Parts: sequence; structure tokens; C-alpha cells
Amino acid sequence: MYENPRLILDSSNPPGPDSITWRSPSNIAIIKYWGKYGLQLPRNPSLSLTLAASCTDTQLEYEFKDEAHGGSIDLDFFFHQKENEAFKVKVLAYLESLLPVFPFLKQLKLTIHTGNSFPHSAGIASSASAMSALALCLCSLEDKLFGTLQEPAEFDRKASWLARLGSGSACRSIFPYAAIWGETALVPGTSNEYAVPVGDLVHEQFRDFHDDILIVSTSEKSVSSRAGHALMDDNPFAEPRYAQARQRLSRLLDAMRAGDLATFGQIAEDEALTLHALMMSSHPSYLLMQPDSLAIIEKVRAYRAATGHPVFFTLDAGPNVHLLYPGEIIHEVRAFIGDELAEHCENGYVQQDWVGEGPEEL
Ligand code: 2P0
Repeated sequence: MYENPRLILDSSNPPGPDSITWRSPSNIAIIKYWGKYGLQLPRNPSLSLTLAASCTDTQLEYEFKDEAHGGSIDLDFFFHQKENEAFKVKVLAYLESLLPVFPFLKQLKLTIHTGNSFPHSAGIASSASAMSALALCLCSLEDKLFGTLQEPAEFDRKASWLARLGSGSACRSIFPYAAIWGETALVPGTSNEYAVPVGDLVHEQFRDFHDDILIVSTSEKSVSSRAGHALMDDNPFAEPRYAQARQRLSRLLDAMRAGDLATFGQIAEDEALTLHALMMSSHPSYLLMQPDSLAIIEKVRAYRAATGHPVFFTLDAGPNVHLLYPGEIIHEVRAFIGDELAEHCENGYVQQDWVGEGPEEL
């Protein structure tokens, strides 16, 4: 979609060395993306809230070296100040795959320094924040060198497209407050190729919304998301699931426009449990929830029934439970977490997060 052989630097007028830094957040899907085809294209549209505290900072340094006609990409890679060979291999494979889009990458010596705001191996998925931060750096690089991404909406669209190629869910992190990824007649301009912002479509109470992440386990998942998506191809519930996601998105959008928290919460919880039911009904079947995940879910439901407070749970592809609630009840909910939920978390760890304004260039 963005292949461009003309993005080659003129060696008679080389750019000076420089660097670009972006901070980009994670996101939490309310309607889940689970099942894909082709090159990271989703089987159903998903909707997420953009987070604020769980983010990745990525600095991309570059220096002209002109080897446009041979060799591979020249990259040094540091994660939390240390060289990291495993991450470097992944990033190099990603950058090499982008050479038809960014042929000039071969003309540069690149150095990436990256790190997350949350503790390393906290059990919080970092692919969305990491891939979106890198994609934003690449778009800024293109714009610095060629001036081709001056229009902000086009810059964001390309960054979202690039992020998707790195990790599907990452394409939603580019936008403030909320985003939809995947074609739907409900919102004009949506695409399977990139996400679009929908923060302006939803009620303002979703801008003051919290997601406290209850870290049940920091262990690595037994089945990666990549493998989990692939198992959807033979899942007997796959087609009805994709239809269900579309119906739920329609109801969710109505609820989010109207500020109907009860419907929002019901759909969020239904989606979380459907996601895990799809894992359980895959062949081979697998479980990522743990006894403490279930204990938290039961307590959240009991707390809601007893207090009437609009507190809801969702889950990512893992055992950790995300607690969603509006800012106006933060004191009550934080007390509830401390009194009843933290005991189910590994070392009592809770990552406090909230809906945010999206990435920023530093
Ligand atoms: C989502 N998840 O919508 C869903 C729901 C987790 C649970 O997308 O293979 O890392 O890189 O496209 O985006 C996690 O999978 O998968 C995910 P790839 P990704 O957020």
C-alpha cells in the first residue's frame, strides 16, 4: 500500500546524523481482535481504549552511510540500556520486511534505544506500545528526510499501518482515547489495513476512565498470541464469533456514544470471556486464566452487585485482569482493590493505568 522506490537519499546531499524519540502507549481492546488472515489482517473489527501509563519510549538514531545498492540494514539495538540480541533479530526482520516502503533504511546506520515504563517482565504485553513507538519513529524519519508526511492525518494513518505489520493490536495505539481497527459500515473510513480514531465519537466520560491492571502472574504465556490467532483457523466457533463481534461493536458504539456504562461494561466482560472461551475451544485447547483471575472476576461481580458502582473487568490474552471504571469512583475502587483484589496479584502488584491522549514525540 505504501511501497515507494523513490524514497532514496541523494548521496551528493546527505542528511546529517540526528535522532527521533517517541513515547507510545499500550491499549486495551473492548471488542477483541482474535483471528487474522493474510498479512496481519483482522477477521473482525476491534475497538480499544488507548492507555497512558503503560508505554514504550523508543529513540531512533541515524547516520548516513550510503549502501543503497547492497547489504542489509545496519542496526544496533539496546533494550533498557543493554544490547538485546533476541529483540534485535525481531526488529531487524521487521525493518527488512519494510524495505519496499522505506528503501532508504539501507543507506543509514541505525541505533535504537528502547524501554518500557512498566517493570520488565511484569506480565504486561508490550508489543502494542513497542511496535507503535517504532512505527512512529519510522514515520518521523521519513518526514525528516523527505518531507512527505506533513499532513497529520496521513502521518497517523501510515504509522498505524506500519504498526499493524509489526503487531496487529499495535495499530490502535496511535490515536487518543479510543480507536477502531477493521472495516465496518458503522464508522466511515475504517479499514482492515490501519486503525482510525473514534475518541470524538464517544461520550466524554470515556476520557476520564481507568484501567487498573491486576497482575495475577508475570510468567510467560504458554501459548503466544501469534499461535492463538492461528488456532482460530480451525476453531468450530470461528464464523459465528466474527459475526458476534460485529454485532457487539454496533451495540458498544451506541452505548459509548450515549455514555451507557452498564451496556459498555456488559459487552466488555462478555468479550473477555468469549476470548478465553475461544482459547478453550481451540484444538489443542488451552487456558490462560488462572484461579486468581476467576477469583477476581467473582469479586468484581459481587462488589458491583453490592455497591452499584460501575466497575467492570476485561482480560487480554493472559491471566491478568483489567479493571475498568470511571474516574469519579477512583477512591472507592482503589480501596476495593487494596482490600480484596491485591491479594490475588503476584506480590500484590497492580499497574495503575487510565485512558490517555495517545503517543507523543519527545
Ligand atoms: C486485542 N489481543 O484485540 C487482542 C485481544 C489480545 C487479546 O491482539 O500476532 O500481539 O502481533 O497480530 O496483536 C494480541 O495479539 O497479535 C491481541 P499479532 P497481537 O488486543
